[in-house]
Amino acid sequence: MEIKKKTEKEEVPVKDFTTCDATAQMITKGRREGVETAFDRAANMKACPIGADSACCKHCFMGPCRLNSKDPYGKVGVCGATIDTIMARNFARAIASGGAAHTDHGMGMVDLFREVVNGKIKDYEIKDVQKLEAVAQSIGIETEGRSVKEIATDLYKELERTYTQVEGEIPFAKRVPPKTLENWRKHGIVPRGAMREIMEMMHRTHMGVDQDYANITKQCSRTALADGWGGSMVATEISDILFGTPSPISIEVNMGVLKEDHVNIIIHGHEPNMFESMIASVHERTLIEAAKAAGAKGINLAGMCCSGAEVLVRHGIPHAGNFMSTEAVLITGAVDAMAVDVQCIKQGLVKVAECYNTPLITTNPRCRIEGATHVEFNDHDPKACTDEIVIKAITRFKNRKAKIEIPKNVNVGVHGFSHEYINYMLGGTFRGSYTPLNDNIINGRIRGVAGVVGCTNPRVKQDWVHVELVKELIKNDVLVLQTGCSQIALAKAGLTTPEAAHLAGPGLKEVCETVGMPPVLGIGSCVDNSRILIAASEMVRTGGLGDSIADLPVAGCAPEYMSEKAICIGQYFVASGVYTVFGVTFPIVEGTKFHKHLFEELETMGFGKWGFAVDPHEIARLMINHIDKKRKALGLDKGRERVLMDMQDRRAIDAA
Ligand code: CUV
Ligand code: SF4
Repeated sequence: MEIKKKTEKEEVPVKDFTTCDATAQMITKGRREGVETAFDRAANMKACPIGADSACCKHCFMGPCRLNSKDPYGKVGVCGATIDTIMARNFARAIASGGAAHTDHGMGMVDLFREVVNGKIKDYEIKDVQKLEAVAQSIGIETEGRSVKEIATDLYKELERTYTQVEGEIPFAKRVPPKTLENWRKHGIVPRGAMREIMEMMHRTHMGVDQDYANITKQCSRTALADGWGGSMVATEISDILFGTPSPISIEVNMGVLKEDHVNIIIHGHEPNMFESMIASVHERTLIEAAKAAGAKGINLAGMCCSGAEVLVRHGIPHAGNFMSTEAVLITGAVDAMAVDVQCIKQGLVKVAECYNTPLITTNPRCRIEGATHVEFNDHDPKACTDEIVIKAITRFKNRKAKIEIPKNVNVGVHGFSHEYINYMLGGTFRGSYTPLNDNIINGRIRGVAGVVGCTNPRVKQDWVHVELVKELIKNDVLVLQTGCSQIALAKAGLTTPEAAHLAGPGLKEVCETVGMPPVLGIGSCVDNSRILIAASEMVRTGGLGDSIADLPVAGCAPEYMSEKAICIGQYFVASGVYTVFGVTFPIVEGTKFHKHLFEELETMGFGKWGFAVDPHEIARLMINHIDKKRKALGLDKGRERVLMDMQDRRAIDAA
């Protein structure tokens, strides 16, 4: 009986799950050893079709109400809510949740900054004074002749408003290109503090409040902008000030960074402070000696997901893989501890870790997981936690029982292109500016710029959509900026090296070869998507490409997204003026008014708009068409000379 049952259920071939060879090798090992991952669970659990279309509501207990996405206007909820109201409210709550994740993280960074500035925390310090001054100046804080402490104190007071301010505009609204900001003001969506916006969003989506999809969308934009130009941007800036602004560095990526003869520790999550402390702990002489006494050659630290993506560039720490590889990496049997903080940490890790006798350690009071070990991290005494994690890892190394198999895959890439570095790289030390980038866009060598970001998702073949899409974009002379798990997919495919320029179209290839840069620029974690907003603002300010972000020949995409944070990021890019395409699935019924609002009407209101496609080549086509449309509107489709036109020239062309 039992045998029959086993053969009855056909297993999905591993090659359908992922194009990451290391992950595939580990899923296969896991299958041999009876270990299940999210890939198997996704294959065995069909997504609920009503939920996938967002055609259900459980915002009150007269429901839950299910509408029919085949006949969206045939029925309403018990309260009378229409399909547009229901979908808009669900969308809005995803934005509130995603924005809360980023802004709560950002507020944590601001809390840390305050304690460092007032001297209560001594394990961290202000590492990048130049950045401190630049950020302060960008919001009008006087820096001339003042001490670091004075500037930092003012900056703290100012940036805290990003979260708490109850009226007026958040501080970084000052960085928004004037015409973009003017449009936000016109539509009443310049954000106040994130707490206020998220609270209002939750209120408005309560039963019986906002029941006008267009009005809900306004608050979606305002809440999302409080993240993009608020909580996330502050998180990035403060992290740079405290831990250093990234500049390009060659790093190793993929599961082959694990070392069989070392104590291996993986950090997975989102907050740089725990990771920074862990770096200090693994360099502790006594702990290295303890590891050696246990028979190891040393301690090997690697990051995963966004923690990894953010820290790899500051310290050259290797990266073991993206979101869909976190269970797989445990199957190597070589991980002696996995320490996590917040966000994107699958509960399924507990069971896999258990199978391989790997301690899974939660560190943040916000994120405990049943069955995991909790060692709380405290900014006032960070080493207490991270030293203990190292000790636990050494103990596990000594008692290794699991069969170890480490995939040999290691890829080397160059990452860490902060907005500051892009400025420097293209312009040189003495004339650091975006002029050369704009210049190359205007002369057509670079067709446009794309941000390709976001998660991996077991509903699509891991990494495949990211890699195919980016290849297609660079082949068409589109320069690609990357964050998060997407960046790691491309690094594993070898596209973050200067040598990858040979895959680019002739114009982009020439630029890459001249500057010595890859055609795909990794710039950090999802929180660092704010760096893309700054880069876009600089492009507008530099001139020749229109006077708002919506005028730029740029597009964004999250082709394998899975998190609510991604929806929030998408909405802040759209509200900032960027055409943003999502893959996998889109939680809205096609042919409805709300769909039309997001996918068409927002653009006519001076914003960007949403797009959706599953196939990477179709996504590329949508993005390139949009870039070409913007080039045409700027008069750049007529084979311009290699000159930087000023606004007047351009208007003359437009008028012609
Ligand atoms: Ni914050 S949100 S899976 S780790 S990018 Fe990776 Fe990135 Fe998505 Fe999560
Ligand atoms: Fe149903 Fe309306 Fe209640 Fe939603 S708010 S569950 S649509 S009755």
